[in-house]
Amino acid sequence: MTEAFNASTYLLDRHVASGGGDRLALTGPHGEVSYARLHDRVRRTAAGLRRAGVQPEQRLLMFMSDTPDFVVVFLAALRAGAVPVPVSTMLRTEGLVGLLRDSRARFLAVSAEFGDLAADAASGAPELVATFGPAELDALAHGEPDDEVYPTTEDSPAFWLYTSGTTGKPKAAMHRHGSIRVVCETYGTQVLGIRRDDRCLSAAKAFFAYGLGNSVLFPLSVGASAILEPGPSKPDTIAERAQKYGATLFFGGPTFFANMLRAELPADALPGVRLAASAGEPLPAELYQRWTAHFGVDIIDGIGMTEMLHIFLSNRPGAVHPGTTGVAVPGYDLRILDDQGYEVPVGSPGTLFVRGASTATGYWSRYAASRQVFQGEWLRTGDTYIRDGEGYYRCLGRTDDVLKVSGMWVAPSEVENRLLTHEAVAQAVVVGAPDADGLDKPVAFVVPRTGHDVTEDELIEFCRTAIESYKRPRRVVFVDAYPTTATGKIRRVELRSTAER
Ligand code: 3SK
Repeated sequence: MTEAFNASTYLLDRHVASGGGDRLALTGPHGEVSYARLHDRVRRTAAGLRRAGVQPEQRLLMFMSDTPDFVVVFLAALRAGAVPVPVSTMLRTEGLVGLLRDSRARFLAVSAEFGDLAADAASGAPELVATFGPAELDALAHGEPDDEVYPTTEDSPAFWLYTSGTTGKPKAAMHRHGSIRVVCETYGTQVLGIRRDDRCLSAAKAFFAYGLGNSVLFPLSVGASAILEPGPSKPDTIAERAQKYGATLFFGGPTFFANMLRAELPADALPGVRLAASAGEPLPAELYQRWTAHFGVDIIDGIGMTEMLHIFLSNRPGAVHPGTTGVAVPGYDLRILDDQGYEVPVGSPGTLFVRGASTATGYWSRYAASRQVFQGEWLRTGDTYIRDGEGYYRCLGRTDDVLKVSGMWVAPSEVENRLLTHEAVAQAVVVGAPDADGLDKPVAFVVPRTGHDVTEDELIEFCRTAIESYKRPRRVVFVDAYPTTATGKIRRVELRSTAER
């Protein structure tokens, strides 16, 4: 018989059973929560969710900020055998409706500040049975506990995370309970070297796979502490939290590291931090040098994917090769293939494929997309890489047109479609071009409609009101026509190099 395994008990019960109940699990502006208290709240909430009608394998969408409630709901849902689906708190109503409908979630958990937006969205989601706001979550956490853990195994469905790929249409990557243990025991312990006395602070939010690992999975897997920042991650707030709550491990992304330098934080802003990790987009060597020289903390750059749950390729503490993404994380295999599926020689570019036990089981209800990405044991990352003579991997960009902005996917088509709804826009093409820090940001090339006037700022604002702010073009270039190929296709490459100038 397959052995029972539940990720919630893996992350919590061991510490309490071995006498670690008094240790600090969570801290931050919402107060301190010990392992014993977290365990108690999770058990009560799991029982409460069951009483409220939540059934095993039903989806519970989480539209929640990084607070103890987020951790309680996530772990309680896993314990009850339900499937928590944390989603981006940057979504607007339409986006949230889309995910409620796509996931067919019966339940929604929402933090106080998103109550109105969630209520609007709920009215557009006919399959939703109940919404748990802060009052309901509090009542659940104070109900009767029980010891019931739904009999899951490593392969049971655990949680979903949405990612938007080439089309911009979000796809839910479905993860198993066992994947949580895999990422904790590979990247968490063998690369980060996370220890019980660590305090983790992540600029990336927990609805994002990167943040979920940093703020929930890794610290709890070893009995360490997570510092939860409920508000938007801003350089000065994060530095203040790092000092106040004693961060030892700090997780960011290149855009955030660049913003920290721009904010002119003092060199001793991260006094207790022993190591920083970067992911989301490649960390340029020059930015790495400036940041580490200023703050006196090393950064290990790595790459993960929502579909792999966390980082599978990374530099190592004390052995960083700036400008590269390092080498495979133990437990993962990598290969770089050309268009015909053959492995490329050292130094030649190709598409990166990865294999490892934290790979999602597929995308929910997206057969064709799943077949393209999940190819047998291997997963096609869609990133173009080369491996240098020393065995280090270097990212050359995306294999398709999709951009990664501040660590998040942006499909040009989504931004273009928004621009095209403006009366003054006849045609729109969006490409990625590096900003002053060498980090890709969307730039729009717009052919205006004759007889209409519009400014760059107006179009940027027009995008910001309807799509997530990070997707907005940072620049709009007005053109009369686009460069095209002999067959009439727009030469995006040429637009990209125009935007770089
Ligand atoms: O974007 C990344 O590099 C990443 C890292 C960890 C987990 C998930 C993702 C998408």
